[in-house]
Amino acid sequence: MHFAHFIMTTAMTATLALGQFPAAALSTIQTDPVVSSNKPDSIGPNATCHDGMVLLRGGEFTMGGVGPEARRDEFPRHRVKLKSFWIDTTEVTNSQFKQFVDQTGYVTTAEQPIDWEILKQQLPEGTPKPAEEKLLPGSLIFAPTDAQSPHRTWWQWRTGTNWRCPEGPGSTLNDRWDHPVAQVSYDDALAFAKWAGKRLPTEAEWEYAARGGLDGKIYVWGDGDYSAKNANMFQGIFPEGDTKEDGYAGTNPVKSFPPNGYGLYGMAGNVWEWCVDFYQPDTYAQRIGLTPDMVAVDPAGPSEGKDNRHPYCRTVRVMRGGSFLCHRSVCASYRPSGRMSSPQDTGFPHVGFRCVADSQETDKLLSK
Ligand SMILES: [Ca+2]
Repeated sequence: MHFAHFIMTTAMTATLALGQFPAAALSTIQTDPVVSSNKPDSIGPNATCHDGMVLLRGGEFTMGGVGPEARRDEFPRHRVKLKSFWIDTTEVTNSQFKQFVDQTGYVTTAEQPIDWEILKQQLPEGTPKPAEEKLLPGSLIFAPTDAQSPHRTWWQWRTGTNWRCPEGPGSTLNDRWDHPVAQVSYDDALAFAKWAGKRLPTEAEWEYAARGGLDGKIYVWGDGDYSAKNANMFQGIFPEGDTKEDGYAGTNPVKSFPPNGYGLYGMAGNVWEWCVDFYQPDTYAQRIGLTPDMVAVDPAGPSEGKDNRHPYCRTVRVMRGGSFLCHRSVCASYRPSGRMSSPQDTGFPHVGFRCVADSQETDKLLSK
């Protein structure tokens, strides 16, 4: 449960504990380009409409960490082959999520009371039940004091926080309808995707899309260093002093920064994006085993999640792309290979999603 996450977490940003590993050799494998794009800025509920998506032709690429900021869980690098698929050009916006909620009456995880019977399964045995007021609907907000305070204190549980008021009661979505929806759990993202006739990406699909054809590069824009013109990250002294050099201290409208080579916006920064895979730190080692030359075809994640950062939770899912809270000093996960995890029922102000859709017709055509 999200409250369990609050209790147990050592912070999303405590990832350097995983260590840094040298880059593997750069790949020379070429990826295939975008097949076509479609009309932007609308969605088709329960339809096969692909407005606002691009179709990526299936192909091979090298998945995994590049450069000195890559972490242990991004290795070993390995080749992956994917079918063709459609992918949203942007993160799902507040406006789009509102359409979903208005049409379905869907109630997000953060808007529901916390079920203690479920929560206690994700806590050490014998953990006493919190006071009833602690089990009211709510979510986590980022409220750091200074860098010296423990990471876990940077996140505060705030009753009444949800996608409509992502920084807590009193915050609004005014002027932010074209920003990514946030404070949505994996379950919420999945419900939206089903309603839209889509699904959530595998992390292999997400990384393939994020690379935009720049295989073997550190960033979605190539090997050049991060600049505030590239994407919405955190500039200044982390965690309390974002200088907003990129123009934003929180989320940004989804098309504010340049798209990648496949015409996809926000594949670095703005908000993290849920993927369908369960997270395990050694997923790639399990995948390729003792045959490092093999090509993994449409790889799926493991059958359950496993992450020492969430030791009592088996439903940790992968998130990709980094967010406006990424700062090089603590979390360089705005790289396309960067991996992060979160319990699937946890929402954050810097976590959203985008959807994908199958395209079997394309593969049939390409095979002719
Ligand atoms: Ca993003």
